[in-house]
Order: sequence, then structure tokens, then C-alpha cells
Amino acid sequence: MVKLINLSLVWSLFFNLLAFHLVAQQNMTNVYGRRVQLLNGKWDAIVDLYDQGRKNKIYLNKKPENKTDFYEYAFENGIRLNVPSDWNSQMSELKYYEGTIWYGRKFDAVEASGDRLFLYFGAVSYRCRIYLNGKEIGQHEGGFTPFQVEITDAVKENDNFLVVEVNNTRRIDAIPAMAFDWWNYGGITRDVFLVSTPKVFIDDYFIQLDKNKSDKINAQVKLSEKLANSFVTIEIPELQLKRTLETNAFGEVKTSFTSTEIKRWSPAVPKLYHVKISTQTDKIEEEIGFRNIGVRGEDILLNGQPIFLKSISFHEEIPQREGRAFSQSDALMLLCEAKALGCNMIRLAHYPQNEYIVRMAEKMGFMLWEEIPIWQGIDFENESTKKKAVKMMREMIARDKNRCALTFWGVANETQPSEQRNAFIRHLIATCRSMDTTRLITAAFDLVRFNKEKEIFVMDDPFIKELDVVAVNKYLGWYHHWPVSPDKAVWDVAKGQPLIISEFGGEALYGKTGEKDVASSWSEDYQATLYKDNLKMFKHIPNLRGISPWVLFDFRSPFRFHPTNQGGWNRKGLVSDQGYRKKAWYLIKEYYENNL
Ligand code: GCB
Repeated sequence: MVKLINLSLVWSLFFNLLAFHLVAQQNMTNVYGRRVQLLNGKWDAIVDLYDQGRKNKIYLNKKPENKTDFYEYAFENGIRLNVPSDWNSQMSELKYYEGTIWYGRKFDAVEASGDRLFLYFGAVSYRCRIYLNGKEIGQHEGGFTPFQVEITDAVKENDNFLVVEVNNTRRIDAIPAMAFDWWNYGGITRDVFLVSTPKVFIDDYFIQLDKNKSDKINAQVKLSEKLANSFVTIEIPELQLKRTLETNAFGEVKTSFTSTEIKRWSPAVPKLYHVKISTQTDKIEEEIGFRNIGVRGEDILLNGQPIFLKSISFHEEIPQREGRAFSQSDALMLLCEAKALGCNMIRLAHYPQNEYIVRMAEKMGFMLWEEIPIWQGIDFENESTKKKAVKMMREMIARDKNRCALTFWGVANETQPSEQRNAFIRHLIATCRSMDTTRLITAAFDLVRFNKEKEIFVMDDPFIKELDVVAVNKYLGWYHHWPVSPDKAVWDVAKGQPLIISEFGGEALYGKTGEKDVASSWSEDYQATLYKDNLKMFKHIPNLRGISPWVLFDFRSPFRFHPTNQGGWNRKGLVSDQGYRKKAWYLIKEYYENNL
């Protein structure tokens, strides 16, 4: 008996180790600045509704060799799916599909030039296993963050067969969990690269302005190996800053540069500097901006000056294509519409969006709020869910920590107070602060209620004290009736802290006219009234330091059943699914341009 237990312990340890070994790695900083071979394009695909593929070893991609051989699968001559893209928008049969699809493709490592090779995935939604030439080499969970798998020893020069098993089944322990107000797109939704690096490469760096000083740039660089006495040069030519440093035993260097010449990044002047990092064997370059962001009392300060956040949210979706946004031109479409509205910030709802969006937003002068999809219904009691959240947070921060546009890390959206929630979110906040002290931490709450006796809006969630900036989603005029007239709606929420209205709005079907005070008219006219009322109320929120209407575009959501007005779309967009601006769009434009 004892022997049996021991043996089972040994086996479970072995399998745990094996699984751990297969976990994909956090991706290197700035993959987009590396030598890469694109693995985007048409991939072969097999739909595996009953999850039989692993049992049938589809990943071996076997062909019959003897007369008696047969295999009940083949990648060739089946369906072909675009990568990157969600699968739902590519075939009508896959519109609602939730399950497993196997992706396969051949590749020759034609552009591989370095000593080491990595497969990089911008995002796979939601969980995946990667197989190269018949062997499993990595696993990843989380649909919105990147990861990499080293394949130096597994790859051949020619004729490699790469298989990705993708599954988007919703699960209670996942993030997001069982129900969420957006489309559960599945697939390889972002770029896939074959990345070449030297043997020892610049794995990670973090270069930002000191939180409290306008003339001090803190820089740290980490090599891929724990290699001491190696030389790393950091250079910002325009500021005539250059320094060569010797690595410590962890292969790291840390330094600070001082310059009074630094022009700080802001939405009005989104200045970026060319930064070069090099070692004896590797070099990488990119554009980095510098700014100070902080809080003083109820103010949010950008470069020492109070700023009002004129924000908007959008999902990573192109409504006209009814699918996920993935390319540079998709990013341009989304961001130009936000620019036209007069915004200085974007709340990237409700998950890290692709790097094209983040990098282009920075160049166009948008501050950013980025969050992981801790969106209602999360199993806060589950330790493994907590670990997943921390991992997602780390992957998000690792990818975007050099983007000065990034102002807020969002740790939660609409959570209900409980000991478990507090412990979970506290843990996430600690993770954020341990990786990055230069940004503000926020979360969106939906607990604001009207206190009838005092005739005032209040919120009872002491947790808000643990945040730098408090955000509230409040749908007055839509989910909630006005308890008083809008110009008498006074708020006493998060006094002493800056407050953002991170969501408000209501639905309207583009082109529909109707009674301007009847919500059920689903008309642009009612939506406009609702916006006017909310804008009136904002005057009575003393610590209001920003607003973010919900939402820029109508977006697809299985929550939305009304056949004529919704038909599977959340119609709160200021812009319709076809790209037309609704009446409320003009009100916000006017508010952003003239009233602030
Ligand atoms: C919310 C959620 C957002 C929804 C929105 C709505 O509070 O944060 O994801 O889409 O309400 O339209 O109901």
C-alpha cells in the first residue's frame, strides 16, 4: 500500500513537472523590434467538437504508409482559416462555435538567422497547446496576452509541421468566466512569428521616467542568461545620453540618466525618443516616451498638471467585419474614430488589446487604461483562478511597461465586496506594484446607490481606499431610473480621491427616431437625452476627473436578444455597427471640445 502511494506520488510529481515544463514562456520585450519571420496566413484547420483529436494524435499529422494503415483525419483539403483572426467570423458554421479547433501549417525556417529560435504568439483565444513536428512543446491559457516557446532544438531547416490546438470553451475557473458581455471569439487571434535571437539576447528592459522627477530616466536591462561581466550599452541619441554598464550575476544592469532636456510625452505633444540597447552580440531599438503621472488629493496629474480624462472605450472588434481587430489598419480605424471624438484617453475594454492598438495609440496621443478580464462572475475563491489572474497581469505589464501612454492598470470591473474578492484583488495590486511603480492602479465599481434620506449618491465599498483612482460604472437613465432630476444629482463618492465615471450610456439603434424621453424607443433621440442628463449630473460630482462613455462602437454580444433592436449587438455605441455616428456622438464631441 505504502509503495503504491509512493509510486502514485512519484507519478503525479513527474506529470506536474512535465506540465510545468510545457508552460509557454513570458515573451521577450519588444518582439516587434526583432528579426522575425511571419507565420501569419492561411492555416489548415480541423474542427474537433467532441475533443477527440488528442486521443487520435492529430498533432502527429500521420499519412498512411502501409496498405493496412488509415488515419481518420488529415489537415490537407479541409477548411482553411486566416491567422491572425477569430474563427467565428470566417465561416457561418463557426459563428457560435465554442470548443476545439486544430490549426496546422508547414513552414521552412527560411529567414531564421540567429542562434536561437522562438515561436511567438500575440494571443490565442482562449487556451492552447502547441506541437512541433509531432511533439508537444508548450501550453498557454488566457486569450489576450502574448507568449513564446523556444524551439531552437526542435526546429528543422525545412518541412516543419506546426500544430496549435485551440479551445475557447467557457469555464467557471477561467478569466473571463462563464458569461461576459462580448463575443467569445476563438482562434489564433494575433500575429504568429518565428523570432531569431543570438545565444545571449536582451530579454527584458524597462525604461521610464522616474515617478517623481521630470529629469531622471530609470533604466534596467536583463539578458536572457544569468551572465555576469557582460557589457550592455543604453543610448538615447537625441538627449545625448549613452552609458555602458557591466551585468551583475543575474545578467542585469540598472542605471539612471539625468537630463534637463527631456520633452515629456502628453496627448497634445506625444513626443517619443529613439532608444538603442546593445550588447556585444545583440541590439534592439524602439521609440520610448517619458512622462510623469501621479495623484495629488483629488487630482490626477500628468507632468505635474491636473488633467481631465476625456476617455472612450472600445472592444478589440471591427464591427463592420463582425470580427476581432488584429492588424495595423484595424488599429487605425478604431483610433481615428476616438481621435475625431476629441478624446485624450482610451479605456481598452475589457482585456489587453493587441500591440498595434497600444503602440499606435501612444503615437497618436492617447493615454491608456489597460485591464485583464476580471469581469463579473469570477471565482474569487479559487486559488488556480487567482494564479491565472496574476500570470495575465504579469504578461500584460511585461508587454506594455515601456509604453508611457499607459496610465492605468485596471485590476477589476464590477466586482462585489467579499473577503475573497478583497484578497484576490489585493494580490493583483501587489503584483502590479512589484513590477511597476510608475502607473496608477484603478478598478471599476458598480455599487453607487442613491441615499434617499440624504438625497445623495454614495458607495459602500471600503476597498476603494486601496486604489490610486476610483472608477464607477453607472447607467443612469438606462439600467437605473433617475431618483432625482439630473441637475440635482449630487455625488459623495470616494471623497479625497480622484473619481472617473468609467462607464455610462444607453442603447440606440442607428437611424431610429422616437420619443426623446422613452427608453424603450431605442431611439437615437432617447440616447441623446440620456447623455445630456448625465452630462448635467457630472457638474455635481466634485472629485470627477474623467469620463469614459460606454462605448465607441456597437459591439457583438450574445447577451443581447432583442430581435429588432439588438439582434446580438450591444447598441450602446456612439457609432453604429456600420460606422455611422449617432446623435449622442456629437454631444460628447461638443463636451470634450468646448466644456472642459
Ligand atoms: C457594464 C460592463 C460592460 C457592459 C455594459 C453594458 O457595466 O462593464 O462590459 O457591456 O455594462 O452594456 O451593460
